[in-house]
Amino acid sequence: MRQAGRSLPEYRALRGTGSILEAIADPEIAAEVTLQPVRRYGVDAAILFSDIVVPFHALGFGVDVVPGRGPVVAEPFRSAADLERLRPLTEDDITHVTATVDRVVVELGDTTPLIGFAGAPFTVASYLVEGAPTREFGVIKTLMHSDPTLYDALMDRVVETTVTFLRAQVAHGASALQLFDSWAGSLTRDEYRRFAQPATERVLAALADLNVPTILFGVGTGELLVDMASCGSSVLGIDWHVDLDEGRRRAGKPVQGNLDPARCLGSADLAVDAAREVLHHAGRDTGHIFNLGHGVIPHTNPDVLAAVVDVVHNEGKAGVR
Ligand code: 1CP
Repeated sequence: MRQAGRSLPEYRALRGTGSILEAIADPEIAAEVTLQPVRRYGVDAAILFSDIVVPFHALGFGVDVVPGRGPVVAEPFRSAADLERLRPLTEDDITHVTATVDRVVVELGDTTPLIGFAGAPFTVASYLVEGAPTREFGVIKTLMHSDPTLYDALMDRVVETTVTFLRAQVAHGASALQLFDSWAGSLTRDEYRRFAQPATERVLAALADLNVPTILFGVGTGELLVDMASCGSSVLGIDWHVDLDEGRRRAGKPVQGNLDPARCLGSADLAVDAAREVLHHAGRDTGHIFNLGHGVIPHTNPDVLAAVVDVVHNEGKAGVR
């Protein structure tokens, strides 16, 4: 359950008030934060405590994650000269992350898999180019249409770093990988096919020999599901905008999702009703991994999430438990 940790009092107590990047830089803290939601909820997999901008922070691009806001870049990517600031990532740059993975897999043992992750190239590039969270994506859309050659050169760098980052996580024991293309839904289908899909395909192709399951996820991607499904991931993540049965039809492969996180803001009974709706749409076929359709909303009551996990375990189609 993505960002399940951030609604927990034990997370806030451990993490303090600084940038999340400080907590991620400390393997002892990062490993503990990764394990907290697993202990509390008994979910079937852990997701690494990291962020999609971590590899770009590690190679010195000058990105910070501002509490309550998200990733902010001091000098955003704007011209060919900025390519120089995106040198190749090395394993030495990310020893804090691999040390966290080492600790987590020991603690989890053989029963609970660790999901490693990275941002998909378009979503990561949107932060590097825009410089801060955006609703319009005006700077990156202007770049892709006005200077596609520079845009492609940027994507080449992002692909290379993303592959290095993900392969290192598997080398240290992650047993599945998720690519978050959270903002792909801001693109038209033509734009997705030209400016996002090829780079995502290249990342997934470069992971194929690792033989770990991969999950490709985006928000507001109902119109893109068929194209995303052809990128080469094992599983497609879907948010809550598309009914699960229709999402499965479009994906044509296993799916993960799709409970609306906002349905977890009321009572436990209301959230359980919402979870049952997802299970109903999932039907009895295998190939659905229950999850939220996006991250946990920070002020979600942990007891409500615990009730959702319980109803899925008790009433969902078993299979892998
Ligand atoms: O449970 C966990 O802790 C999982 C770790 C995790 C993951 C999977 C974090 C820690 N970030 C992410 C991925 C991430 N980061 C995505 C993709 C998933 C998604 O769409 O939610 C994105 C888009 C980001 C960028 C980001 N980082 C934002 C979004 C800003 C925007 O554009 O709207 C924010 C707010 C952050 C900060 C962040 N990263 C992670 C946490 C727990 C937080 C928030 C709280 C904090 O600062 O402690």
